[in-house]
Amino acid sequence: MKENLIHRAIDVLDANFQEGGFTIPSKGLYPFQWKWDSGFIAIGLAHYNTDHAKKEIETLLNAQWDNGFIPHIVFHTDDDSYFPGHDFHRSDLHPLSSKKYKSTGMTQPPVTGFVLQDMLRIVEDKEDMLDFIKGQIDKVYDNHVYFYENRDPQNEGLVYIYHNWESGTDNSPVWDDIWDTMNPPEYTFERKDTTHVDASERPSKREYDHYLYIIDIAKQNNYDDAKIAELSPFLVQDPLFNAMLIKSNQALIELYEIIGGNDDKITYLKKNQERSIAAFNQKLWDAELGAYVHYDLRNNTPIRHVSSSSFSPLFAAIPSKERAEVLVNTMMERFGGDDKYLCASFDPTNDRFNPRKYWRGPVWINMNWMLYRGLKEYGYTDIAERVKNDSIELVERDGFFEYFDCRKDTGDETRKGYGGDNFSWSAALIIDLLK
Ligand code: 2M8
Repeated sequence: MKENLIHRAIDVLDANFQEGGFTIPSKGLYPFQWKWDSGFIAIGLAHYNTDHAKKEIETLLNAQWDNGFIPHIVFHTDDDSYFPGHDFHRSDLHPLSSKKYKSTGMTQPPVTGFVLQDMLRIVEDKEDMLDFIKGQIDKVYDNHVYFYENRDPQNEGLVYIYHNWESGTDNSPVWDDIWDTMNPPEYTFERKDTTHVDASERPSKREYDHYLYIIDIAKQNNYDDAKIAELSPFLVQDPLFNAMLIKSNQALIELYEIIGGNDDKITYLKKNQERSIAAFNQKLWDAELGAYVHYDLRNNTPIRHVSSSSFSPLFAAIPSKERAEVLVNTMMERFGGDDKYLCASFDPTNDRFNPRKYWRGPVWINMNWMLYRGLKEYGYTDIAERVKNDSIELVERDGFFEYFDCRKDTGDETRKGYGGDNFSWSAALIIDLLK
């Protein structure tokens, strides 16, 4: 059974691997290379095809801009089955953008640092992988410098995101409070996602108006970070995004220590690591909710909702033992009932929870993978095992879908997963969980 699932996962990944040396997240729905998808995918690939794993990361990093920025989508082809494409995003507006690759002008959670470390953990030929890492690591370092120098206008140790697509958790109910502060124009455009996936499982047209409007403001300012910090109606310190940066930062420190030399870089990373963790615990912890929350930097207010992003700091060793205990209790009380699979992407006790709609409730395998690792690290072995087994059960029963219903009883015998099918990171991370 286990071997069979691994074989099926490998088939998914192989079918999604493209000639250009990267893996699409899901055929039809997502036909290009996505930043954080590529990272998770490389972890799966490292278990059975080291060349593809290396290629995945190399291809992504080739699209890096001269200021260290790594875009969220690299448009390797002219495929028009996705909206908005490169002609809407116009990365060429930024003076330091890649001249070779068309991309978006926004980024995604910085997973690449810890991915390199995981690739080293997984492969047998450590020396060969270390050689590869030596050739790539400075690009990831430059990316972290980019974040610290350009995405932290008040020099707090926490970086901002300026778009919900940068968070990776696109239509999370967390953003609803921000949409309430905006009134974008009604755009005329042709959605492509809803031709691939049932519209009830995707964001609404009005939500897309908000998404496009924020990009328009960034474009009017040629994707200039300082201008975006000043003008974007969406400016958020996201616990998931910052936890990924902290996790990757730690990985870079440890990898540079193995490589040797690079003392100046290690010093820089350590300095930022310390102040980031301190700021994270100070600013993003909500004692009343017993969870980490997002902070709306534009409107100067915490966004007081619990989501799966609230638990991601466990993966980055951010909470103290005591705080981790409070956090895990919150998770089990709100998300962990016997009638549910762990872990819903949004608080099931909240009115905004929707078990079928994308990031508004369903279970995501990448979030579960991080949660599993974090829980294990803090000694919550039983809960970690439950997260792992729930993930495997869902994929085994429903297929390698993009997201899954967290309710054990949906009242629907013909249930399946939601969103895109043959979804790459679901396959990649199941391989890692099963190995
Ligand atoms: C989803 O986001 C894209 C935009 O980036 C979309 O809806 O078109 C998100 O789940 C995101 O986290 C993910 O990286 C991407 C590709 O799988 O799809």
